[in-house]
Amino acid sequence: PGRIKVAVLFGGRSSEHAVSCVTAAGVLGAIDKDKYDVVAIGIAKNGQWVLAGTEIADWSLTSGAMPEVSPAGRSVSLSHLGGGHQLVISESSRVPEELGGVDVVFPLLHGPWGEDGTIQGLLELSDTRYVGAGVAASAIGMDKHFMKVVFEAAGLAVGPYVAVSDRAWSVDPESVRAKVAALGFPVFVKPARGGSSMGISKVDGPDGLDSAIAEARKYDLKLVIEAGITGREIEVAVLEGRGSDRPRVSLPGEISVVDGTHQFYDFDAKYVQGTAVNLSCPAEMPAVDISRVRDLAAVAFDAVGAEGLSRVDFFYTPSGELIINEINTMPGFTPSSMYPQMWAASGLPYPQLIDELLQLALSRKIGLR
Ligand code: G1L
Repeated sequence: PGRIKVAVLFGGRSSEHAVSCVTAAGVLGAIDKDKYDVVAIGIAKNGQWVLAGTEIADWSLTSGAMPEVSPAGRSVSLSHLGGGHQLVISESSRVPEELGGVDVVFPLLHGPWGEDGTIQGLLELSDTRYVGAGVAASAIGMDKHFMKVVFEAAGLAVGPYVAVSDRAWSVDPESVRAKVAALGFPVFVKPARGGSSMGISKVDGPDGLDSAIAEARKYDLKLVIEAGITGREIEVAVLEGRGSDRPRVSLPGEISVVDGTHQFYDFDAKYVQGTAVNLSCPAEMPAVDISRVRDLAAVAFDAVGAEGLSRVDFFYTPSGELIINEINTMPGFTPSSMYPQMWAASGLPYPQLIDELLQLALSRKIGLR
């Protein structure tokens, strides 16, 4: 049998373009080249799709600057022109078959157009297998409001929150302010959708609310306003089970910010300041709570109908409550990100994790979910 053709899709038009490039470099560096024939497709910030050399593994990490896909490369498109319902990569100037069909896509894209289910939809339309969550789970995992609704229905403990639609804020801001005040301060104001931590602010009293709402609305007209929860941040890495096995859950991890200049681990802390964070895995907690949080993470994974992988984040309160914060169907995925690190600490190293994700995607039934 020939080698399996994998297309790694990365870059994209979102604010996390550079993060995606660094992630692609990590994945390209760890994929087994004897088993997989890898083609890297970068999406430039202007939306153009280009064929990238797999040596991106070198330039994007060593250049020092924030990596970026150059629109100057060979322009390509994905199309459904091939026989056998295969996604075909074609160079605009040449015959489509030249670059061949693709067996599986690794969609390393974040934010609107990539993480919200749209790329997944494109791949569904062309009967192409891909790593990770499907259309609905990707869209739910992208929406901080809908994911809470799903979690509540599954019996998970969700913190107090108010969802604010564009219409609610435009028509009756006073009632929104009243509902928020009823949560008690501080609150966190967040764009409902938006892959990164952009537009999020902590509000300590009623005076800061309107400006925080205005800021969040730059990213999404739907918002979620959450009561601040006192507790440790505990995360669990979930990996779909093989065949009809249950989802596999890692040991829980805990992040603590090492330098104290940031109020919370936001976009600036993560990517601009490069704030030092410490991951402890397993997190120090009683065995019963380790077992509880792992079970809850699997419940959350199944509740949104996730596939492949997800990172599930919880607050662990001083009284021992485990409140779900969010599920991320496209977690940070560089070799040093939380998700791969938690699996490494649980006995599954990065290259094996990538192989496992590709095998799960390849074994999926097409057109039947
Ligand atoms: F394809 C997977 F495995 F589902 C996948 C896709 C995307 C895993 C992780 C990610 N993550 C990212 O793309 C990102 C968080 C680096 C954003 Cl650019």
